[in-house]
Amino acid sequence: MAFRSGFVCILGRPNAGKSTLLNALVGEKVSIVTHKPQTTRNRILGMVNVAARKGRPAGQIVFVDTPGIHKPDSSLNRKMMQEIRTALEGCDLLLLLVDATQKFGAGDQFALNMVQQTGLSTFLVLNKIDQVEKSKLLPIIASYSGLHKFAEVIPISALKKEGLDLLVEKVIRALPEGPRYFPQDQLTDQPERFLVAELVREKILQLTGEEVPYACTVVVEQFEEKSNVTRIAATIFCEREGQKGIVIGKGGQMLKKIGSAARFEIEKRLGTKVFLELFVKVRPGWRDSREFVEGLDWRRQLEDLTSKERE
Ligand SMILES: Nc1nc2c(ncn2[C@@H]2O[C@H](COP(=O)(O)OP(=O)(O)OP(=O)(O)O)[C@@H](O)[C@H]2O)c(=O)[nH]1
Ligand SMILES: [Mg+2]
Repeated sequence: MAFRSGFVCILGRPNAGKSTLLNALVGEKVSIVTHKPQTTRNRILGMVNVAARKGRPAGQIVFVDTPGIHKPDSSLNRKMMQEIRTALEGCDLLLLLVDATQKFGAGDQFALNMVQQTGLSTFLVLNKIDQVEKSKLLPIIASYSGLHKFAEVIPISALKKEGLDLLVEKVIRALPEGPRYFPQDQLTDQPERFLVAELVREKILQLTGEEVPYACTVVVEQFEEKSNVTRIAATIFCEREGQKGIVIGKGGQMLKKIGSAARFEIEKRLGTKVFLELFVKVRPGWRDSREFVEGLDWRRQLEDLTSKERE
């Protein structure tokens, strides 16, 4: 049987569990997860290699995690929606991921409209079924099925890793014949340097409240891998002095907490000891500065770093 491959975009409203699903499929944490909506800001690829089995073709699925679909109100949010549109370009199949604990509402209609505009074959994937009685799934399936013809409807729990084998099986069968796009041992396209920035941001999202985590972004300024230690320096940008005060905390307690929680995860990921230095700066209104927001894109930062190295 011929080798199958393709790009499969995971779309859905904020907090539906897209990044949890990507990590569960890949088997490694490549995308950050929090209980807060609008965690993911850039598209991230996660590769899954599938071996041939009982009539199932072998192949490579490139899943694309995306920011949650929402109505944008700042340059940052517009950039997030742009990331979704870019992810949709050249995509072979869509997974519309829906939080099955929530009733169908206006936000779901907005997401569904976006899916319909692509004209792409789409699976409806109902997530968080560990939290839902089976009878409650039917009305959700009915509201979606009345509005769109989905190629498949698959209930899963990304958290408990239930239904994922069936999902992978259905996806690989739906993909066209094609080449292996990435080496077999490559799990993601996002280099570790940028995952580190994301892990620091994840801790800010988990440890601070209200508007503060949304007003923060993280840029890695130094990333030096020595034989048994990685030296990392990163800057946390926030929008106001008050937010900076909260991120630093009394006597620097909060920043210390963020730093050690992030360091724990980074060490796990890199497999080395990590020396992590964090700085906090105020950049008023950065979320509304198109230029600043564009500069935060890790793909852009990677290009800049590579061209600096060449000079
Ligand atoms: N009970 C349960 N919780 C889940 C499941 N999948 C994800 N979650 C939780 O849902 C929350 C959001 O998960 P994420 O993976 O960050 O969601 P997302 O869709 O990537 O969110 P954004 O990046 O903000 O768009 C986290 O608290 C997850 O632990 C699931 O199958 N069951
Ligand atoms: Mg996410």
